[in-house]
Amino acid sequence: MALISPSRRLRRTPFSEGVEAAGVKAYTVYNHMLLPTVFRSVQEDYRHLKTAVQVWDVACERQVELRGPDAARLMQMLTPRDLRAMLPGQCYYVPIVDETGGMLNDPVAVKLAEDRWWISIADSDLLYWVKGVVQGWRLDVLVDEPDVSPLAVQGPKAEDLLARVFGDAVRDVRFFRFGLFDFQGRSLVVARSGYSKQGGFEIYVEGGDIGMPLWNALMEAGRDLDVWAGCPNLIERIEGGLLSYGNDMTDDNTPHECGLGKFCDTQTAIGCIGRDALLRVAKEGPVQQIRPIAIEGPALPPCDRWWPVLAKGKRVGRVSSAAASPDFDTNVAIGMVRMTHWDPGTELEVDAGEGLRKAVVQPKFWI
Ligand code: THG
Repeated sequence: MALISPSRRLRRTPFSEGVEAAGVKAYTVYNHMLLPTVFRSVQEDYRHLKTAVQVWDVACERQVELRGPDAARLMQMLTPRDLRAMLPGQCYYVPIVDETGGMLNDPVAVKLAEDRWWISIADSDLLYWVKGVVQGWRLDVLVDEPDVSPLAVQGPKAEDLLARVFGDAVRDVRFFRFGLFDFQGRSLVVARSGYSKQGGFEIYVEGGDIGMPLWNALMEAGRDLDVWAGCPNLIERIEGGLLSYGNDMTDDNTPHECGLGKFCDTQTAIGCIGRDALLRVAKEGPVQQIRPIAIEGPALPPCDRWWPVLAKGKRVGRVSSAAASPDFDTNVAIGMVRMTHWDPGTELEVDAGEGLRKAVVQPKFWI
């Protein structure tokens, strides 16, 4: 593909200088912002992520901040996950649905206080939906996108690296919890979370001015841990079944179709805007669902359009993400498959644009 023209609409991040100095080879666009996708090669980045530690510029995971007396009520209006037991200091992965039960986003909700939340969004303009809800219901809450940019530290050595920069207390932060940690006199949210299955943390960098100082501090402290600049890795995230909004699902899909039923408590999520619609569809159950699919043959090209999934020549689904996996010696893929063909072991064909490939529905994701 040709190069993308830089402009102010394609936002840089507080870490872009470090990303460029590290030799980024490719970007995508996410929430109108640069998101690195390759440093050395997707395969080299993958192996390193699984053995060492990487620092990721994921500033494109923008925050929608809710502030005010109606913040908690608003958050529950947005999601079918029951938030009543959620305490300040916790993060929840939350499907966000519209009035039809269609997925608008699949962010991480960060509860800073009863009246202050961050919604760490995937790639859709959720801010406008949230502002519309606030106006339509005349809620007493301020909604905006603050100057907060996540920096992820991922990989088996992530905890050792973070302990060097923030102190040993970060080791006590549990999965999907956060603590406040000092960097250069500023108090930052540091959560144990991130878009990989290798373990790690996300630092919510509040104030773009400390972006490069923090980036540099992590790179220097991690020199002997073999720290690299990295990014969400296509192969690893497919192996781990981490979904990508806009690729693997859209607003045409319910959370149940996406396999996110375990993050829905539709009966008790009182106030959720999509509740009635989801109660209706959940009663029948979904007729198509996300599945891990192994696609045979040589390494596939990037999946930049939905690839038809066929059985006896008839379309029974689509593949939305695929990559050749070094560890599992097959093309790993994420697809949406109709009920009649979604059982593990079902043999299918995938039209990846260059002839049909044999494919098999897997019992579970690879990691
Ligand atoms: N971290 C933060 N913001 C984000 C992402 C992130 N915004 C965009 C995008 N990623 C949102 N999508 C996801 C998808 C999966 C997960 C998090 C955000 C995730 N899932 C775990 C899993 O499936 O194993 C755990 C879910 C759980 O058990 O609660 O982490 O990565 N800040």
